[in-house]
Amino acid sequence: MKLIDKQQIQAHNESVQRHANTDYEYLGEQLARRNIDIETIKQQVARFGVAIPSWGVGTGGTRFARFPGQGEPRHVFDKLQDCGVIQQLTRATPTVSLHIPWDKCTDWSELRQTAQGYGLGFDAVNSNTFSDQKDQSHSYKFGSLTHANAATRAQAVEHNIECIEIGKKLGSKALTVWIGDGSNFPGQQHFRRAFDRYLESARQIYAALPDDWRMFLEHKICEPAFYSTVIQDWGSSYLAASALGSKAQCLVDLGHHAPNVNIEMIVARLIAAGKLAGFHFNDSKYGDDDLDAGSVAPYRLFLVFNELVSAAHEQVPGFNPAYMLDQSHNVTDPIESLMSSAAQVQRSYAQALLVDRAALDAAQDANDALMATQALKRGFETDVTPILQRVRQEAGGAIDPIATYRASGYRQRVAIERPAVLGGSGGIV
Ligand code: PSV
Ligand code: MN
Repeated sequence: MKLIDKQQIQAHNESVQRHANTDYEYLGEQLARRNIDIETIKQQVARFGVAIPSWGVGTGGTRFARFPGQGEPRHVFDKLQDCGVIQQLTRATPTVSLHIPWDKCTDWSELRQTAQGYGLGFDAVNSNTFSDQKDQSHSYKFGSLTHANAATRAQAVEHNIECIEIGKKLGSKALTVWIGDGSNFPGQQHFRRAFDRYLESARQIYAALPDDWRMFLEHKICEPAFYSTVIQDWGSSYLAASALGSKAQCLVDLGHHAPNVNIEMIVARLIAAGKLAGFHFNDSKYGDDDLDAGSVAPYRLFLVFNELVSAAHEQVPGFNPAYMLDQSHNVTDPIESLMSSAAQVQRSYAQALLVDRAALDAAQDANDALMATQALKRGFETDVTPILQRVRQEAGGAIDPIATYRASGYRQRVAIERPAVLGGSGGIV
């Protein structure tokens, strides 16, 4: 149950303090010359948080193999402990997003209390009708919410309602629904009927949502169905969310698009329509390869945040996205990947806050493409590391989370406490 010793964090902070202070002062001077107050940016960044996916703290895998790491979490309480460490060091990840039934436990109030002890709350609950569970009556091999058989659909609806009930016990305020339903052969599935069945099922789930809850519909271009997917893009997601009602919105997982798709523009469209639920942040080179956020295309992540900061700046009505990570860690320590990804997301946010909005507007209105794009680049090219360090430190976290984590020996400690597991959740995400 133990996180990292506070004194260890303190000792590490002291060893890097002097350089961090110098860098912060220097950046403050640079920003002041651009009429930006570093303290204001710091305060905005300090209010930003991104949820950790419970399944992300386990080692992932591919369809070929999974190479387990040391001291992997055995159950949801171990997962919470790892999330507690991430929050303790980064202070940027105050919530956890659970996946049911992977995270099922016998005592939800104990889980809630344990989370509170780590300073954690719960973000959206994710349902799982993309794999069969032991003793389940109907298989999801050919779909779940859109299955041709009404009894299978009813079972999938029931599971989602159970997720809402669990979420209520934990203080969650949203249900994320991603289905793998689709087809592998042309002709296998009637496209329009499958979508109609999706709506019919989703309406029943929607009807069970508490008043202050939202339903996040997550689209994905393909996988596991590689010929067609029922909710394959933001268009289908938007149609469904509109048909359901105001509590249904579209969740953008950055990895769920074809290469080169302009995701920031999709984000802008959803904002304008009042239908942006939030994000699953990750990165990808091809399709859904769930690499660490900003590891391949940090500029794209920045451009997404540029849309978000612009919407907040203009106070677009109803704009309230949920921020979550959704990654699969196959070759790194998941705790390290999640800490660096959280910092990367924070970094993109801070960079977007530095964009001179008036200059950008003026350049756009004057059709000055070069100055417009330079206004963005200026934000992106600013190294905001000193701000992130200061935010973490002031909140009681680590100036350098990865170095502090490595020095703490946490992974070695839990490797002894937790016997190796070969199966578990956290396969392909
Ligand atoms: C599907 O690829 C996904 O992105 C959904 O969010 C799932 O809930 C998650 O990964 C875990 O499989
Ligand atoms: Mn996702």
